[in-house]
Amino acid sequence: MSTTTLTRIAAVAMTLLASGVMAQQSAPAAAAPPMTAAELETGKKIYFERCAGCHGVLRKGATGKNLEPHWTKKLADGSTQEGGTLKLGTQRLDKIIALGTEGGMVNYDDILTKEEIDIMARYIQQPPPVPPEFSLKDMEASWKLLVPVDQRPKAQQNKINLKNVFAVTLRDTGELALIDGDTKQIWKILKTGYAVHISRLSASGRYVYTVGRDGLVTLIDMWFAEPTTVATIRMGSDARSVDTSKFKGFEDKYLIGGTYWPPQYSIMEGETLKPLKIVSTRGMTVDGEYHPEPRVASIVSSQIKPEWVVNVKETGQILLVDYSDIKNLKTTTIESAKFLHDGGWDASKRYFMVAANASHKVAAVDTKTGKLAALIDTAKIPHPGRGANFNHPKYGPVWATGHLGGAAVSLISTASDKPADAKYKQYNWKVVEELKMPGAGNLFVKTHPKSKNLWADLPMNPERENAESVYVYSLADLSKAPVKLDVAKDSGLPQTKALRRAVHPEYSQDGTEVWISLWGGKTDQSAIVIYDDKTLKLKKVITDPKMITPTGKFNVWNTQHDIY
Ligand code: DHE
Repeated sequence: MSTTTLTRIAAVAMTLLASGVMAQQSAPAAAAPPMTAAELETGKKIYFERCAGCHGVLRKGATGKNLEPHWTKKLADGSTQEGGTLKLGTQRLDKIIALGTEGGMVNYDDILTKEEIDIMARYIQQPPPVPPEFSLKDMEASWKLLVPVDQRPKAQQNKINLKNVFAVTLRDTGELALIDGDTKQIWKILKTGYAVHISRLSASGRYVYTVGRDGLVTLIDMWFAEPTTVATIRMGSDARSVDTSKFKGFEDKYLIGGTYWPPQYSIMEGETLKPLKIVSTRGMTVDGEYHPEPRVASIVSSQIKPEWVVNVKETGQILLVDYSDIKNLKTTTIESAKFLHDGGWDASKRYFMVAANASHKVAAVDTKTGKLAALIDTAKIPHPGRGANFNHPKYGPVWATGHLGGAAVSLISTASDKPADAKYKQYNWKVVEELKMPGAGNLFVKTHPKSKNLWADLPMNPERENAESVYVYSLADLSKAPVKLDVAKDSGLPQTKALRRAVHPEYSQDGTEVWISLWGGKTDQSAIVIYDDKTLKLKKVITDPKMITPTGKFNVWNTQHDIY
């Protein structure tokens, strides 16, 4: 049977499973295939590093499919079919892991060895181990205040233009590179958490907060002569998001961090990371079912209220957490759709737009009224990053999102209080246009208020020519095909066997340059390739043996002020 047929069958089985068309078990399940203690440990490690993000720690599925043993294992009589449900077994799982699926799972045959793939095929037939909980006491025990506030500089001790510094994730070394955006020199590389994920800025623009997938938060003070880590804390064992308190009067006061495991969010002091409170997100989904692992996906800080928007992946509930009195925490719970992932503000910063990726929808939350403004149907698997805001010549203010599963960038009309925009009201909360992309696999789109371009990457596309390039649309004429920029070629680096993904366009503070990461393997030479936004000409390539696996880049000013 061909792999394509196989993956189609698997996809059908997943759909049946997801839709609840699951026959009663007719034969007992087979015992899980044997594994040595060492293999189990390897499986556990690889699962955490490579699989848990999409499939969940308990393997209940989210962006990725459910991987619980009730369907990963064959039946005891060796059969692989039960009613409408496929029972996979080691051989099939081996193939799926090695070759990927049409449902969006990447192929692991160039990431894992044959032995590791075999271990994983057997590992996911074992019952999922449940990791320990993480309490306030655990947070306190992990907390390191390396430089107390009164021992920090009272004024900036360096001459760097902090507003144009880029905080760059060096994913596989667990480091953060701070790059001076004016000189393009690496200012400093600092140790952070494992497979570090995102960085956010304090309201003041002085502190960088970086979160690792291992739940480690690192607080870096850029006022020292050299950037210095002043505090660290662990929030749990698996995390993706942090943000600060940005509302007037609360600047730099609090930090909130969301964890995938345990499913909870925690509130810390902004300048020291002292842990203050943990709130569990376990509870009911929008379908009224209990979920034991509702992970915290994106979090943003409102600038119009003392509130954070906390998006809970598995429940599809959006929480507005009022931090004006954290002892008596008030939370508004807004029903939307599953599974919530990433998102950003509209141009007015009143509406938060978040992808409910498995529902192929975007939820627009009105943070002024504390209500859902709309649930908008989009192309398959929206993945906006923070999205991109601009004025469409025909439809007025729009927010753009790309898609992991569809070859399009969707433009959604957003509401505006400006009298001049009243004529666009009829379009609000509709996809008014879909810009054609050369394939699926987009992760991030970006523009800037001073730019006339919209940039879109395609790193998850299987074709080298797409994954290694970015596409630039002219906002003046969206009917024109996007200009393709071959980032890998422009980097001047020799071609590597495995793909190097061109990922995450990020603007300089003044909106004149766009920085793209060329994300190679751990032993490949990677680069950041910088283009002039107006001419689309190559401006500079930053490459250094120490700059390993660069992915996300966070320009201080644009991140601090949510400019995108
Ligand atoms: Fe991310 C943002 C989760 C894989 C690069 N990523 C986010 C956010 C979440 C998330 C919840 C929103 C944070 C916020 O705004 O508060 N990411 C996940 C996953 O669960 C997933 C799919 C799998 C995993 O195991 O982690 C995943 N992400 C990746 C990558 O493989 C990427 C491409 C490379 C990397 O560095 O790991 C990646 N994610 C990013 C980036 C952002 C992000 C660059 C921030 C975008 C921005 O512009 O703000």
